[in-house]
Amino acid sequence: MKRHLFSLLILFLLISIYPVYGNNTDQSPCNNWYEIFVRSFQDSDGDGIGDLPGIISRLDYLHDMGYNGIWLMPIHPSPSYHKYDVTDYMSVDPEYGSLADMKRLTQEAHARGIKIILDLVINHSSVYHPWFTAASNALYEGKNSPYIDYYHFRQESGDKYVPLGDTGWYYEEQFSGGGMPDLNTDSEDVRAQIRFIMDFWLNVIGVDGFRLDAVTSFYAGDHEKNIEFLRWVKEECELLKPGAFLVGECWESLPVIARYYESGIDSFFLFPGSQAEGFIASSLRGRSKRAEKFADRYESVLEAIPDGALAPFLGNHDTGRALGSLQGRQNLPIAKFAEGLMNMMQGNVFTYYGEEIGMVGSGNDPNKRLAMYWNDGDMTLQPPGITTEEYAYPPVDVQVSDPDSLLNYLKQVNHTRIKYPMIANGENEFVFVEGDILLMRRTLNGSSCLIAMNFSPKEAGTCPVPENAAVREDLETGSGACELSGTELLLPPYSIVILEEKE
Ligand SMILES: [Ca+2]
Ligand SMILES: [Ca+2]
Repeated sequence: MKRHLFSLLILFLLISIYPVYGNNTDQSPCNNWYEIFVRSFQDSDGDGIGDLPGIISRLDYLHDMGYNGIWLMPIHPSPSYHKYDVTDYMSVDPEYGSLADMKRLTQEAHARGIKIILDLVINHSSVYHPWFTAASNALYEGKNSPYIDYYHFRQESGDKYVPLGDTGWYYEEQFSGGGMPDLNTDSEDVRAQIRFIMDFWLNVIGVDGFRLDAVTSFYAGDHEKNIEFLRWVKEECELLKPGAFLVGECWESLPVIARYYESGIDSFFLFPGSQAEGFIASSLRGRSKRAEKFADRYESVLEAIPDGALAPFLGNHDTGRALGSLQGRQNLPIAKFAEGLMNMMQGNVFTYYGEEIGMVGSGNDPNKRLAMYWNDGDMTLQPPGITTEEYAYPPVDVQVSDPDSLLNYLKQVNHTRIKYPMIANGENEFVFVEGDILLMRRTLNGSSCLIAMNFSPKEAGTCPVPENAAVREDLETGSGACELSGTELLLPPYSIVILEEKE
């Protein structure tokens, strides 16, 4: 009996330390993520508002395209169309569906090998969240309430502080004018709520992680405290569900983003690579030495972030859409090549819905969040406030059956990333960089592949390759196939070729 009790004690100890020591430090493999604005994606019930059952009906499409991760923009009840001001973190906005729909979406996604992460917006809540209502009611009545400490109330005005009616109180609001009071992330009660929220979505609903909104605003202007808070989020998350994936929105320069990796958060969006001024698009705009320019910038990224998984992207719901940044509206090859180039970077690549068909949109926010262009008859209503509604390239159903479409190019690219996991997860080595020609080797657990690229829009180029190299995948953008003769690989304009070195 004594021995039995002893074994139980050991077992108990093992179980209790498991979450801390049991998971290895190796990162889980990086994914091809697809960002969805639910409202604009796919409607299932005829009200014109995209919803969760609509996404379920498109999972086969996403799986076929080679996306194995989905980031859902906020799905919680909210008074706004974008839902970044949450009134209830524990449920689904009825416009989008129910908790049961969310659970089914997660299960159906997992059945196809697709992970799901939710937008976790915890810098602020909605001004209509019951926590804020309880706090402000108490202040109006001159009473006390435990919810007052959930926010930053004070009795003096100041930058980013908004008056609470005529109470003489002010509350912090970093995103001013949006009815989004900042939460007090130092409060033990708020942290308990955050833990409860994460536990529910990770373990009851079964999602695989979170995209963390506005991580530089938790303690505005104080990177050190933000990093410390993110470390707490990561540790809690790891205890709740070992291996859960976290990606943070740190809209900053490379050195600052690199610092945030100290928090242990898996990935941070690589803003310096995104949009028109990012190094992906800008290296393509040069007149010569484009590969050298890209390699130079990419090397500096890898030096700044030697250990964490990168999260490259070209555009998202807050930026102009990728096609505009690339000047790819009338130039399909540059759009293809830029997407291909981004996908040859290491880490978790994020594609914003509609990017795979070359959707456009810039200016005000709703313009960047247009209805997904499946075909003319099957679209959601447009978000309120759009000033333009145009689509530069044909809808999904047309592009699916066109072998030369952007969609089919990206499908090939995504599947290449899946087939050669060293592209996303391996160590990088620059083998040859000259002018517009770049050759990189990626090595993972002893297996490697070579990635050869020609950055020139018009000129074919020659890339020297090892004697034993064999072409495995030719991601050509419309100017013909590559040709390998001996140790010379002839690369047509804007082409990317994957090679393997035979034993
Ligand atoms: Ca609907
Ligand atoms: Ca804050």
